Amino acid sequence: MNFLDALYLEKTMSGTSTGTVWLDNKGNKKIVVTSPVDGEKFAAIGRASASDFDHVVREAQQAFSVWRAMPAPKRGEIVRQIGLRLRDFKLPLGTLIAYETGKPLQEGLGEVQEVIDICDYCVGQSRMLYGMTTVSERPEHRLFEQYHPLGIVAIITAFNFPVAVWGWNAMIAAICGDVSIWKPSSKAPASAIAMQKIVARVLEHNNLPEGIFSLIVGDRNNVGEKILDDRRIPLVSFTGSVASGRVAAARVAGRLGRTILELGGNNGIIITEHADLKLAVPAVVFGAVGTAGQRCTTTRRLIIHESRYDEVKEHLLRAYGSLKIGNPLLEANHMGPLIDRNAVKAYLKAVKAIIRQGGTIIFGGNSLKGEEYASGCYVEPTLAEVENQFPVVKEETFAPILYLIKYSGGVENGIALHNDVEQGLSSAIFSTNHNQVEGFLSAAGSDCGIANVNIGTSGAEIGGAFGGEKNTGGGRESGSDAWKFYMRRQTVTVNYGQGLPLAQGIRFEIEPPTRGDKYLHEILLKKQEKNF
Ligand code: UN1
Repeated sequence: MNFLDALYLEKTMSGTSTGTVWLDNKGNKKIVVTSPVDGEKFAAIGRASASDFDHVVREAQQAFSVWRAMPAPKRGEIVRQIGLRLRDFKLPLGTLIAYETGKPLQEGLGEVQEVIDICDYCVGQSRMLYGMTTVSERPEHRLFEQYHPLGIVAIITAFNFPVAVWGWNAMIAAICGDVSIWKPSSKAPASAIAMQKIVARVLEHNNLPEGIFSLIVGDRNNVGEKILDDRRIPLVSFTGSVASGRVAAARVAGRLGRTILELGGNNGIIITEHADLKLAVPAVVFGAVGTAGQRCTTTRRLIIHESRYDEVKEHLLRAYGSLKIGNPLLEANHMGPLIDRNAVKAYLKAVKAIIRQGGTIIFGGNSLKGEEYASGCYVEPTLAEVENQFPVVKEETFAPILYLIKYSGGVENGIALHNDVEQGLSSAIFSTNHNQVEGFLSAAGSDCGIANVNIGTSGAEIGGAFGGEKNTGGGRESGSDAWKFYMRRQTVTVNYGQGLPLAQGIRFEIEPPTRGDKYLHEILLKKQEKNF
């Protein structure tokens, strides 16, 4: 396949790199990468051993002392070059992402664009790693904050965004002066290897040492758990399920390390009686079937005012009827396969649970058979009428199942249903009524990290902070001031006077006061007299 050659991928590859150097682990137990598009086993990747892991961490530690000393805008320059390189490889890399994960080519290209965007963003941000300055309560003192590089950042990513999530962690970490170790999902390691090779060219071109951007493909024992327990890694950025995130958070907290968690969502859209359905319907369909329902931001629940319920249902049935499911590399298809056969099993299990718990499947509900679907990973996009309190609705099933839920009365009732799940990533309201919109955005409104108005729940831009509340884990990545979490914060007080006044007016004298101290001492006494 041309795109594999264009990305310099081989049939059998090492999965561990410290930058430009690949560890010779092709002989290790392999991960066989199977495309859900056509079932082809297109790559075999050596899994890292425990000693590979140790080697990668040691190289990263050494690189940190070099990288953190480089001025941040110079680090930004390296990130700029990565962005430029990526532009050259956008088509083959986007194609590989689509082939490896099953997402439509348009979305694969969009994912590469997301990394390019974050590179551009980081170039600017590299000149803005600013701290605040404030006033000291003491005379002749200066009080300010500064941010320093933190160290090694481990980035554990999921299959659904096999390069973008790395991008918005690793590029931010890089300008902050951190070095990163990336553990991609074992379900999508080829895209990660292709990305690493693109980065390697930039590292090589700039004569940079090994260990700034490392990649390590491996299993839970040799890599995943080691990352969680390794004190040399001060920050672990984890994207994945709530269950795994809970384990990761506890393990890293056990050694008082930091985590950034981006876990599951159960994203809802409220359609009020004032919704403009010309906007709402396409947004809902893209939100629910984009990436075959496997985005953290996928629209899973539609909370519709009873006055619009039948109309919305009719529009959706018509739209779903026109969706084309098939090879996602072909432009005509809207939705490709799920990531693997296990995902199909989880989808079918959810469909059964919907029916058992009293819901009605009004569209889809089946896996697809036939020559085009021979990989066994294709399912029908599905619409189900349910109640919000069904246990199945409270879970995040990573599949294109959209729940239709009716509400009556004011928008506050829709918001109450919306918030009545354990996850809190993304949310949206469709309404042209100002009061409803502001109510949704108020403190009593959506409880999610992302709240959208008249656009869907997925497709966040990189400029905002990305992440969510409750079981989504509370982490923030990508834009805004998310960079601060990748640095260590230092509060600095500088005394440029002759005396040593203490804060809070505390008196502590161990020697006869000097002239300057005496003067300050008098001021302090006066202040105390006034009960200041
Ligand atoms: C994810 O699914 O983990 O907002 C990330 C979006 C994308 C990122 C999704 N920008 O849908």
